[in-house]
Amino acid sequence: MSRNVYLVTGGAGFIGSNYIHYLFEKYAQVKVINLDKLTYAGNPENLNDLKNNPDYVFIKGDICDSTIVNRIFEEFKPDYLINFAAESHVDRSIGDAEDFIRTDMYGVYVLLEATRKYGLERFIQISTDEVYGSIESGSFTEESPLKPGNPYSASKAGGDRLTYSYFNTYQLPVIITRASNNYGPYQYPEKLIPLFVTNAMEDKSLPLYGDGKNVRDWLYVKDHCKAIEFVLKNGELGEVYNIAGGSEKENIEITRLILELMDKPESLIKPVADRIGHDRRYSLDSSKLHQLGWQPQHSFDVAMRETVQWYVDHQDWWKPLKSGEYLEYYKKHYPEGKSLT
Ligand code: NAD
Ligand code: TDX
Repeated sequence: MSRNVYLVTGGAGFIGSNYIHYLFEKYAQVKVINLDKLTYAGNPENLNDLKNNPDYVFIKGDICDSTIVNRIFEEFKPDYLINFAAESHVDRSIGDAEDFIRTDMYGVYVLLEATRKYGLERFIQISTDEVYGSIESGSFTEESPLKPGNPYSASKAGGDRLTYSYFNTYQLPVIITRASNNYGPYQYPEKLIPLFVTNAMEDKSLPLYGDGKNVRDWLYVKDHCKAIEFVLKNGELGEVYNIAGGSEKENIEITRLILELMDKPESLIKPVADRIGHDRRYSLDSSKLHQLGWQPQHSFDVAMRETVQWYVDHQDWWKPLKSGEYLEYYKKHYPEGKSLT
């Protein structure tokens, strides 16, 4: 049996590292090349268990660097490219969007050009539900217009449509996925769930933006990884697939649930100024993917409990991340708002 070669870009981050673990669990024979720049969000420790596996190759590098990307295509001849690499945090994009434009748009261009030059079986662009913008009621289908509302989602929309254009123009074998908010192990503790769980563990306040009633649809990262692999194998070229978690919650509900699971008081909740341009609600219609045969398998209640427990059990993973650069960042951007200390 021939062994497929996966080029995973941004594989040292939250979803990418979960996806690489998933590949090695699923396939007896697989080779994975992980190209990651190791920004603040990239952590090779997420894949420590694969360190000595000869079928796992980590390459530190930037997807915007065509020299390194071309060399990887030449040496490893990947069958599949799954692009997770991105600047991914909305708040940071509001502070300074430059890296977002570079990686989430120009980086995608570099990967598409290499694919054009060398060819491969499938190019999966990991886009996001945020490209549609906010919706008061109902859910976005893949045909809904894009109306990204912050620099992060606008840069992702650029990468998303650029990928489609390479299908339309050059017949590249691309597929685009748009998933809702992920949660699970190895998520950098700046995003809502890991930030609040780790703050609660340290009896620090939980900075809830605005009225706390913004709605997100929560997707367990392991369901997301399975959906990506399912789309890679079964999706149609040039198509977009929404991947919904099917668990829409107001932020205040998530916050109370975290405190309840951790047996911490609600007095830790600290209402703070709202995010600028804060999207009110995200909601995806995932029926296209359901018809193709994918459904999420994890229940929100069980997966949330397991996620909280993972952060409780892995303090050695997140504690170093909540010092140094991280604190500097918050001091600069939230001089009186988000108190973390
Ligand atoms: P993350 O921030 O945890 O990880 C991003 C990874 O990309 C990091 O390892 C980082 O080092 C790497 N990276 C950044 N710039 C790079 C560059 N120029 N070259 C190479 N590597 C680079 O992000 P995540 O939450 O794992 O998200 C992964 C992808 O999924 C992103 O494209 C994001 O837009 C998308 N997405 C995320 C969510 C979510 O809820 N987290 C939901 C839908 C879609
Ligand atoms: O401290 C906080 N307080 C708070 O109230 C943080 C960090 C967030 N929030 C709110 C803002 C959002 O309404 O919680 C909600 C979730 O926020 P984030 O975790 O920052 O995620 P979001 O902005 O929804 O974007 C996420 O989902 C789509 C990912 O970060 C993106 O990468 C993905 O594309």
